[in-house]
Amino acid sequence: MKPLRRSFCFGIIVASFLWLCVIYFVLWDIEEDGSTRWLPSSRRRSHLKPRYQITGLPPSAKDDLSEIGLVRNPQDQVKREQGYKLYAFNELISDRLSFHRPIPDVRHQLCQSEEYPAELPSASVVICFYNEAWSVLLRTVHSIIDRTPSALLHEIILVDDFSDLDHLAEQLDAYVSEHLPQTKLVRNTRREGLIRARVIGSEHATGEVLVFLDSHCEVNVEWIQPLLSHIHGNHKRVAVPIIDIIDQDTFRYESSPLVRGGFNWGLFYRWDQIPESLLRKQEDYVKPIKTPTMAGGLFAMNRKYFNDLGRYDTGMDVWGGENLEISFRVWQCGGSMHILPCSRVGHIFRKRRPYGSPVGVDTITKNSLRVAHVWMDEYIKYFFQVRKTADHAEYGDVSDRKALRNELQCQSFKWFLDNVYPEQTLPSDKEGGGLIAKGHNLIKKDPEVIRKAHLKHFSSTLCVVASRSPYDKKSLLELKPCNPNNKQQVWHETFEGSMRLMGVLCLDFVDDSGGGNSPYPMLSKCHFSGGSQQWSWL
Ligand code: UD2
Ligand code: MN
Repeated sequence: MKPLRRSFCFGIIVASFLWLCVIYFVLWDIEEDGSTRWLPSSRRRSHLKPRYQITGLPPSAKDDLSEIGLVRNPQDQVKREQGYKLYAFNELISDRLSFHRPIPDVRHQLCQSEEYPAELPSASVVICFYNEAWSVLLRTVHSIIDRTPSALLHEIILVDDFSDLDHLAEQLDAYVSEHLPQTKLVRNTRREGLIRARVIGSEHATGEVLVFLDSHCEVNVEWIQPLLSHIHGNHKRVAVPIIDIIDQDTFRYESSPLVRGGFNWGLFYRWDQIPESLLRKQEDYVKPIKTPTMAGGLFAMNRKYFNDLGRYDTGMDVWGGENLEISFRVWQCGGSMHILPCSRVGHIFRKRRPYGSPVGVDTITKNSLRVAHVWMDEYIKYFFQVRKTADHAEYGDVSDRKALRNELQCQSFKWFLDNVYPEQTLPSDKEGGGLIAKGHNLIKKDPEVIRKAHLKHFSSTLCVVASRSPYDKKSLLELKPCNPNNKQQVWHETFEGSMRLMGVLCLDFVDDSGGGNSPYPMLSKCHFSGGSQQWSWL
């Protein structure tokens, strides 16, 4: 071959190779934008996996948030301990993460092709906080600004519920006016509790829709569109996102299972499985899902409707019960409540509430009593059957709320159970309620624990115990001879439906269907969000 022709051929080969590369990478880009055609399946799959991209870290550490949390010196140690004490989460890690960190898009694939009306009402996002960590509070606000189309974000209203931490004083005013132009900061002049604080926030709002969020959240991609679209055109609908989990220790963003809101007769919120009839086709996983109640912290509601329906019961203090109250009220008085599975917001679920109450300890009982007296009619007897100690507790005057119920001509509680929550069963001997009614094993000091007992196999002398140690996350379970004196065999059954060995780690359902195996039980850190850790008696 002549040298000229040889270099010509070589040129053609190089050019073709370059073309192939161009085509390949162009297609790769198309795939990132949504199309999955033409690509090798291994690449397709890797794109569907949630990924963390944390700026400033070596690539090997990108997927390992625990690297970020390393304690490198005594100051780190102090920060970490202080963080857990003040906020009940790992503030050290939070401080090291960007306010703008990416989080994985954990939505069902079909959500990516959902379309939303061009014209939607705009929202006032109301966030109440009491002694919140700086980086966590601001990441909440920045995530909203970063991931909400500006046309849909009327304003953000931060309500400081009389915090007494230094960083939430002038420093926060300065940050808001410098970096958060669409944000208003409202300061309560005394501690009101989250229920009255939300009402105060709503009074400052002027957007068409109110969206309430806790002060330790991160909103995900297209979070607000499904909520606003659902409310648009029918203002009596209340819209709730799926609440994903931001791990309190690692800050990893984890997808929550699709579950909905219920309650038990002690008036504790619980997560319920969604009835199979509502989840037949793939499309059902992205449609609005009717929910009898909501967890309480995150939801959207037309502002006028919120006011007309009686806002909240402002006789309730600090924390608890308001979520069931507003859920019953919405349903019984002509509205509806749905989970919008394409809307996802991460929330830090904590093991304990890190703050006290200015009006005595147990606001949950008082608040629950107000709910029961106003909304439950004759079914209140089941509440007292389960919460015997609530019988003599003070709950204040509820005549205003009863008058409201009359004025709005609301349905009975029986109507609610029959039409909205037919899956709910009445307390029986097999349920916590029945067990408490019999009077044994009621732990009065800890209202969340129904009983503490060994979990004994009915017809043998064997008990369910941890195969390694009850303190060991990932310990499997096994059967050993029951020993009544061995505390390590004692399970705590809680109102929220978890089973905690020694009250420490939770019995978890591990779904290994991806690995081709059957599900199995294991001990895990309690995540307090039902789902895989919620058990019931058959
Ligand atoms: C859940 C709800 C919460 C509320 C509560 C029942 C979710 C994700 N969270 O508890 O919103 O409905 O159930 O009442 O569904 N706060 C104040 N003043 C106070 C106490 C708290 O402003 O006196 C703030 C607090 O900073 C936080 C919000 O209220 O932003 C909710 O409190 P929480 O996070 O301790 O409640 P949580 O998530 O355990
Ligand atoms: Mn919260």
